[in-house]
This record gives sequence, C-alpha cells and structure tokens, in this order.
Amino acid sequence: MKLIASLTSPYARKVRIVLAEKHIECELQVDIPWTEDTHVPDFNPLGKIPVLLLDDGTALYDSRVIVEYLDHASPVRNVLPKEPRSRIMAKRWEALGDGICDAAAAIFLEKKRPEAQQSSDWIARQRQKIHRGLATAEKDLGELSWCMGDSFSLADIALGCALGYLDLRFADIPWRETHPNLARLSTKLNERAAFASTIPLG
Ligand SMILES: N[C@@H](CCC(=O)N[C@@H](CS)C(=O)NCC(=O)O)C(=O)O
Repeated sequence: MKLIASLTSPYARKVRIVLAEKHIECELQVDIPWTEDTHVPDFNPLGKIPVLLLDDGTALYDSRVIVEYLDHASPVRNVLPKEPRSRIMAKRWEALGDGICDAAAAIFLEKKRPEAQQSSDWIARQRQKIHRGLATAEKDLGELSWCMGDSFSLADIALGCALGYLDLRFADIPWRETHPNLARLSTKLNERAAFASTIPLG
C-alpha cells in the first residue's frame, strides 16, 4: 500500500494520522499536484492528493473514502464509532474540519493569483466560512474532552488538521485567543505522536 501525498496538505495529514494511530504500515510517496512533473492525475483524475494505492492497483480517493477504508482494514484503535448515529456525527465533524480547510485553501490559492485578478469578495466569503466553522466547532466542543465526548476519534483528527492548516497558512487568524476550547483540544492533540510527527512545515 502506498500513500501519495504532500507534506502540507491537511487532507493528506488526516490520512497520515489515521495510519499512525492505527499502526498501519504504508509507504509515503511525496507528490505535489501543482508541479509540472506530478503523477497525481495518473491515479486520480481530479488531480488531487491524497491518493491511497492498494496492493491490487486500486487507487482510492478522496481522504474521507481513504480513512473509512483504513478504519475497516484494521480493527486496531477504530477512529469511527460503530453505532450509526454516532458515526454520522463523527463524519459531520470531519465535514466541518475539511470544510474549514476547503475555505482556507481557496483563499491561499486566490492570493497566489496576480493581485489585480484577486477577488476581495471571494476571499471575504471564504473567510466567513472559516470564522463560522471555528465558532461552531468551539460551541459544539464546549467542555467535552473530545469532539465525540469521551473518546478520541476521526472527528478530533479532522478538526486538528484544520487547526494545524490555519497555523501554517493563516498566522493572522488568532483562533487560539478567540476559541479557548479549540486551543485546549489542539494542545492535547499535538501531544500525540501521530500529530507531532506530521505537523506541516511550510
Ligand atoms: N476533498 C478532497 C480534497 C483534496 C484536495 O483538495 N487536495 C489538494 C491539496 S491540499 C490538492 O490536491 N489540490 C490540487 C488541485 O486541486 O488541483 C480530500 O478530502 O481528499
């Protein structure tokens, strides 16, 4: 099994953390989809990472499909609850974390365009998604130990990756000061080996 990923992608980091938490061995092939010589489109027609190449040649994408596959592949430390309602709520957290990343990545890409072509309305719209997403996560987490209550899950992994991506690309968003519950969760997550070993470095 081989994971095609970049070292800064929050979606790929989510998969790398699931692999590490579940002690699944997997070769990492670094490929940056924005480069001319990328091979990502050979495996994912959408040209996006992460892609998980299975031993039989099947290419799995996107990150949500991959983490679900991995959780079934090994019974060690399941990251998704079995009970249907809890499972959906964990996946809702994942959608929120990924959605914050989608908005943040959209701003990052917009800002790479020549200044005259950038849309400040578009950037403002994406920023609102990030701010509303953080506010919802802060409120829903509340005083809980983990997003899903008593146990660590994919919900924490997805949210932690979104917060890590904001640290990487948006140092101007002081989310730790404005969202103390998220700050507390992030500190706890960063103490885990799987998080500490995958912190994205720009
Ligand atoms: N929903 C996808 C998002 C993946 C994604 O957008 N990856 C970015 C890197 S962070 C990418 O490969 N972008 C290349 C492109 O859009 O062409 C997932 O969860 O895997």
